[in-house]
Amino acid sequence: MKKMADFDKESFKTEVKNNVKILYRRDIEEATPQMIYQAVAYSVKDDIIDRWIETHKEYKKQNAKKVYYLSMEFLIGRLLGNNILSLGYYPQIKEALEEMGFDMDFIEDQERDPALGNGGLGRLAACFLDSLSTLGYPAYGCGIRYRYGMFKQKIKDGYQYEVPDDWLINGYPFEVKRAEYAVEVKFGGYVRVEQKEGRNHFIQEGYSAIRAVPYDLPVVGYGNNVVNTLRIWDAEASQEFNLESFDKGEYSKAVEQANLARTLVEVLYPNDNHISGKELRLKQQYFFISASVQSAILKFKETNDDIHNLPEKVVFQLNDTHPTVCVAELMRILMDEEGLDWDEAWDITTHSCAYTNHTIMSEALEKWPIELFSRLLPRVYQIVEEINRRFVLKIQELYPGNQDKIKSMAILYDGQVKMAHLAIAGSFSVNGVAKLHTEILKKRELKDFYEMRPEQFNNKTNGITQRRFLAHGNPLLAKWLNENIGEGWITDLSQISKVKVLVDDPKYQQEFMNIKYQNKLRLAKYIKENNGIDVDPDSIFDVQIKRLHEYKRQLLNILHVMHLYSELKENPDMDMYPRTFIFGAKAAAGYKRAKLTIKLINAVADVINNDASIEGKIKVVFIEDYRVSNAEIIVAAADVSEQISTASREASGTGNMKFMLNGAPTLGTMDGANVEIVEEVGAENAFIFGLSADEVMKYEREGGYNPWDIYNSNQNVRRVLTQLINGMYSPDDPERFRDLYDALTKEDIYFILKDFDSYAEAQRRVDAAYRDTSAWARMAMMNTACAGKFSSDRTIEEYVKDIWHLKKIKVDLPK
Ligand code: 26Y
Repeated sequence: MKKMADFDKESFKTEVKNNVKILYRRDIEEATPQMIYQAVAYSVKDDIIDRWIETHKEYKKQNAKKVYYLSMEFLIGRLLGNNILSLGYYPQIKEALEEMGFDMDFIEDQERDPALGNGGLGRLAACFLDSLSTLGYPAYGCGIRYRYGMFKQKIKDGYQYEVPDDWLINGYPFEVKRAEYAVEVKFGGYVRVEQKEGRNHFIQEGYSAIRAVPYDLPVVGYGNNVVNTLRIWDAEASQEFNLESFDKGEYSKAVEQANLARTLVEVLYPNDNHISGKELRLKQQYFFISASVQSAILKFKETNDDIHNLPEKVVFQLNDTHPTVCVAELMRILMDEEGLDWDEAWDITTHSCAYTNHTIMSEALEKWPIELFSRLLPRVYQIVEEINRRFVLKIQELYPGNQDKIKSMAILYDGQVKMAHLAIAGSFSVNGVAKLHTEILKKRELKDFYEMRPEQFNNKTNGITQRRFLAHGNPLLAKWLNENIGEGWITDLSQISKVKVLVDDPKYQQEFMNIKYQNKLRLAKYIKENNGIDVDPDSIFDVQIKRLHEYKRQLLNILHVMHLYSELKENPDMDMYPRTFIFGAKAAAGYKRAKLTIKLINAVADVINNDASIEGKIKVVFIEDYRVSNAEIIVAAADVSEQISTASREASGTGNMKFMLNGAPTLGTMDGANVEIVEEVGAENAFIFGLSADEVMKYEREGGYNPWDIYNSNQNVRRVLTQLINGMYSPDDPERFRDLYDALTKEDIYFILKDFDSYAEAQRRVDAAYRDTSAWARMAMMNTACAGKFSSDRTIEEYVKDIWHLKKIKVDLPK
């Protein structure tokens, strides 16, 4: 066995050279940067493998309880740098590479972002895995090995174009194919009932079978030798069945299976918070759930012989409703394959499953037509029917004669399968992702369920991993922290509060702001290289990066930019601190209004950036292809964090936490986790504006408000609205932005006009505050100092204590 405890630079170099030879039949002098990256990654993997093996030996020895985090999305981002950091070799490998003539950042840049997720929900899953490993909790992430991840965004003529993300094109060095753990997943056909030994046996026949093949990715804990597994499933045609079909002359069946295998994991649906209702998506869901549950049970049986003890050893966490078919699939396996009766199986299932809700947006609540669901999953559907029948009986018992309760709570209703209801019925825990969000779930969205079983509901405020978003993404600040408060914050973020004693000291203020400045230079360079735009590092970097969605209100931001520009044009001597407005966002491919908003941002950028008369006081930059790897660079450089969703709509937000940690005050509404951010940092260290969630919800109950009242009474609003349709930003087609104008003036369901003045006023407060250099430095430092709560380590400890009940394990490396 390779010596694991310490790092030997010379043997590392030799190994890299060797890997280049083995992988590419080349000498290192002839290798491309991609080849070097791969060779380095394989060397690092070599170190990881031993820890990975030891970790799993330990799990087996202890017969440890594990959490299976079931998620359609894992937005893990690049692994090389992070893995090296976790192993504790970062400076050594950087040095070794330098001696070989390579730059570490450049080598890291060769890695494609594994973008197996859309946004917040997928990134949260990735942060959770990082924390689980670092805290030493036994865990599997279970997901899909999409052939194409989140599309790459190209901006041409101001419009978004989607380019397939062929992330596996060069091979992915960290994955390990585990063909020996493949399982079969069945779709379609019919169910035959057979009487045997006094009970019914349900047999699915005439189905299409797919081979689910796992690929494992290591999730390396920081400095503790623990390596958990992210298991992503690939689909292959089921060989045996193919032959059988060919024998019988069922060519079409065999071809059908091969096609299904090919299309099943082809691509991640790029919709965030909006259902597409496509059959293929339901197939994806069942595919990875059936495979994951089967493999969890096989693993359980390796060290346990009584299936009744499953809840003591296994917990399935459902990342939103996307994996909810887990409830019925587990029931199927327990009854049809393990031979349990309904009550036993239900008891086990409802003690093994827990559900997290990530959204209250009605368009994101998953519902499947019964026709589709039952055709695709005939046996699973029978089970859902029975779950529903029993659940409805229970409702009737509790609320005799109350049809409304059944209407609002039944799992099957109106010809649809309601996945959230199935998730709640089948889980012992239901949690929201921020205090406000959980309260809204209890009071409004899931009120009836809460009344029926209040003890089931709990809150788990989201968090982020400080290892990726500070230790890796902001090395200068990380170094400064290490020097001034020690390294404890890396695994215990509460220690970052030690920064508080430094916030009033001019020396530390200056150092802190100088680091911010260096990071702004790094971002300016990135923007120059990628957008060709010069930005002024002395201007305020005002950043909004997140998925493009109406409720997130990028439109409010750009309307305000248009307003500022008009003010400046009218009054060229206006005293304003130079500002760079930075946007980054992908729009779902079919989301027209979101795409038009991107065009508007770029159109406004075009006009403003090319107007020499304003002397560069405003710049607008839309960063192409926003993703995890450039997020690390952008967040570190931000002065202002735009978190401006319509109050009540953003379940939590996690970008807000990344900015806070990196010393950017929040300019935002009292929504999602912003509320808790303000609680931690103090209202004086944030810029809060707009309607409260209660106010928004009150308007909604009363049927909305009338945007024309604002149009008529507010000149500034009227001016920017008019600019949307008078060709100021679309001279070649003045009607281009008509749809945005209509959305704002007809209903304005996201209260953009309603919040406009309040937002503009908050922006003026930012402008004023930034001028006081020392006060601003203090505010920025306070944000970093008060970010301790928002580590995903804290979140995971709460999940463990209240829901998962796992035990920490220790992994020692053999000498
Ligand atoms: C049903 C399907 C189309 C769908 C696909 C993706 C529905 C929702 C989603 C993604 C939701 C999502 O990312 N939600 C976000 O989860 C974050 C982590 O909890 C929150 O911080 C964020 O507020 C929420 O919008």
